[in-house]
Amino acid sequence: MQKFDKQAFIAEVKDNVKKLYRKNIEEADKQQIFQAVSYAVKDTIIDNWMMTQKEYEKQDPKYVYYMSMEFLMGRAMGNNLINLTEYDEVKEALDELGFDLNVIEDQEPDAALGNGGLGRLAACFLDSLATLNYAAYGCGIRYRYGMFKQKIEDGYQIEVPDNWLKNGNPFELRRPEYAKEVKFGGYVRVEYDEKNHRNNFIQEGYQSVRAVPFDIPIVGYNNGVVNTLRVWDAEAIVDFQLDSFNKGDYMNAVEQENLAKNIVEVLYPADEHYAGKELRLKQQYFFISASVQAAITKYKKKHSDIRKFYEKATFQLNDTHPTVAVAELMRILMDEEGLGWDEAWEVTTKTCAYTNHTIMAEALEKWPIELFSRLLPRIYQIIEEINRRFIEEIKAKYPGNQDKIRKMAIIYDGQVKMAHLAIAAGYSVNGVAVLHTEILKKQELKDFYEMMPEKFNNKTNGITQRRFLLHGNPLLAKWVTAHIGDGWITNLPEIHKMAVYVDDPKAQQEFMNIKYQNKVRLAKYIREHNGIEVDPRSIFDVQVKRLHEYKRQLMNILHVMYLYNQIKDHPEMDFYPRTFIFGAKAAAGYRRAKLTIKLINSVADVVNNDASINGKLKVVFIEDYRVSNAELIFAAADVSEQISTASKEASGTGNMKFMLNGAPTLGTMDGANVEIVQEVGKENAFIFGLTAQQVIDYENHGGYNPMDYFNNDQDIRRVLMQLINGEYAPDDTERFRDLYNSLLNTKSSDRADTYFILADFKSYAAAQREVEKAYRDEKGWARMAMLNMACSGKFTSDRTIQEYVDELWHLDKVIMPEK
Ligand code: 26Y
Repeated sequence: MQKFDKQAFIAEVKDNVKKLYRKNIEEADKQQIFQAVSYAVKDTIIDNWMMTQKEYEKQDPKYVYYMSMEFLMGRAMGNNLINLTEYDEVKEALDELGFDLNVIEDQEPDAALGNGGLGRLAACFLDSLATLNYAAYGCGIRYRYGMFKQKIEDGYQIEVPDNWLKNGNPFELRRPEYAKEVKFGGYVRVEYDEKNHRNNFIQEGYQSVRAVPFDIPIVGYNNGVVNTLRVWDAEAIVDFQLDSFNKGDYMNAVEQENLAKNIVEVLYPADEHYAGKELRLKQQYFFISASVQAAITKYKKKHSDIRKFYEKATFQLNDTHPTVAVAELMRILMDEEGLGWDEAWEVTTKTCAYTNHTIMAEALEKWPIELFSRLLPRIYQIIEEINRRFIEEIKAKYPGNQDKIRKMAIIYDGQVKMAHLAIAAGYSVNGVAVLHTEILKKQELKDFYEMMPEKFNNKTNGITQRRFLLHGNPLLAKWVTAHIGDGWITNLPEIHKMAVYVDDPKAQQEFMNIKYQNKVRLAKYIREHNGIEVDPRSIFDVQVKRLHEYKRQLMNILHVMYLYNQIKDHPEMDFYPRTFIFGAKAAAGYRRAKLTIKLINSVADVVNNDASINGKLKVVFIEDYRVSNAELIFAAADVSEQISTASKEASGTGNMKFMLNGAPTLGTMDGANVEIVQEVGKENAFIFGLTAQQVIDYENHGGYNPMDYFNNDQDIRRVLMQLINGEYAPDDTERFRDLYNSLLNTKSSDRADTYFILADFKSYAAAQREVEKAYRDEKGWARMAMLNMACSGKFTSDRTIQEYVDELWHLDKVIMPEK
């Protein structure tokens, strides 16, 4: 790669400021500097991007199309500089111009085209694919508004639209020449084709939109590779011209304009809660149809035999959201490419693969037939036929077993079940952690597993160490590199070489000192953004993730209430100062989750303002938790709270980011926590609570009664009573009644305390005492924290991607020419 030329870079930034804003650099504001720097960075990227695509043309590798409704990319500029290995150089150049790169980075809005885990995983995968020299496209939607911005007012969450494109996105490239038409509605006319002796299916009376791709570069680490995240924008096909009136299709023009505008308007911010909204199905078909069409076009440029499409392309479906790809591929292969059903089916089943990310029943997508067939008439026909044949297969395998059909059919009870479609039509079904995959096989997808065990496999999630250590924690990254070299950046297991230092007093001190500096950095952020003063010498105990009952933020804050009671009762008690840090967005309509945020803030108000406890306890709710501030938070964490009800968290990926940054896990044996403990050893984590099997047994056979805990444990009783006696809501004692009810009152849900908070409470409290005890032993803690970092090698997304490649995708590594 070309060497960085500082003076040329400075000149280009100055020139960009002039061209973009008609200003000299001294007159430009920070946002303008950000734009000017980004365009300069993009210039470097563009050359690599063109070169990469040229190599792909030449070498003709197999592509993976990672189909996803969500890509939670975060900020691009800093990450691009990191992967270009020009971060430090640009920092210097900006210093020379009198700007702080960190401050300039803060000008960039997060690209928050995702909710949480699933979307961020997609982003990490793109980073790894590019870094490992694999040809890949991310395929998604260019939402005008991403994940909402969270404001906290009077302790309550307020959702504010995320107008992330308002200053433009310097990294994206509009590619109108690759636009595709996507059709909705109308009806299907069947016409006999005399010449080819087959039926033709022609969609008529439809509305359509033009899908226009925007390409975003995905820079590989130090390898010259630049892949593409292709997000689709929608435009009206009929120009909204005044003379439409005269043509008599004025209303039609308006409708198409609206259809286009609405489709890409906003990301659905309710993760793991399916609502069956028509617009969401439109979004799904919109980006999938465009992406599949584009993949076919690309293939046909070089290849003539469409029957071998799967040799050059594979579609990985990120949960069920893009599953309509199965039927869209069938449609194109049959209706446009002229294949027969069996030929098309063979191609489709060799192309598509499905990843499951959740076992929560309320996240399963099923569409009413009425809606589905009205919006996508031809696609529905195809799914009906897939279903018919699939049921034949079930019948052949399980003669006379109506129950199997009821449980496995793709269309049943008036609904189209997207997971069933994905499983029936894909060559692979994978879970995202060992435990999760086992639960899929034995519980959730048992019948499918029994019928086609060969499709099932596990791919434990991973994260990119380039964003979450190299960029997010530069002090620790430099320190690690100084000890073991920089091999870990592209080969994370090498970080295990740090294990030899865990008993070295000097290294321990240096490590703890870096952690301290990161805590100071976060404390500053908290002061500036929340107005709360926290002590960086206290234990930073962190739970950051989406707000969900199964993730049990409620248990965490109830425990804080319990600690506060203890400290008040026993002021003399020796208590190591603790800062409980929360960050979480609640879906806008998820009332109980929003009430939990209010509770956290209410407890914070009381605890943080009680001078009598001498600052021993602090509670902070970080507003607007997102990728960019997550990078600061992971780096500063002492304790990683991963406390989901066992069996509910498919994997978790935040757990891995904490571990990489040297924060031991306080958690249940759930998701990837199980594998984290396996890597680092039980003695270097704080594990508590029911096991997944125990939870599943309760769920299957009953026998759990939270009232027993309420009656028999006065600490629990006291904390619960404080939810309804006005302790944290003096102005409205009823405010938290619903939280109280959720734990004790059967009427509020099928079973009170659905997520076993009371069952796990005391063992959680005990584990928390262990944390305190361990933290008091400075050397012991440093050792444990360093071991966590040293044993995090497995959890790089590079490993995950390599497993996908070796076992499922079989991609070719692309060799980049030396420059
Ligand atoms: C159907 C729709 C409402 C929906 C939208 C988003 C359903 C689910 C989601 C998002 C799910 C999600 O983020 N799942 C998480 O995926 C991570 C990556 O695999 C896992 O680590 C995490 O445990 C899981 O909750």
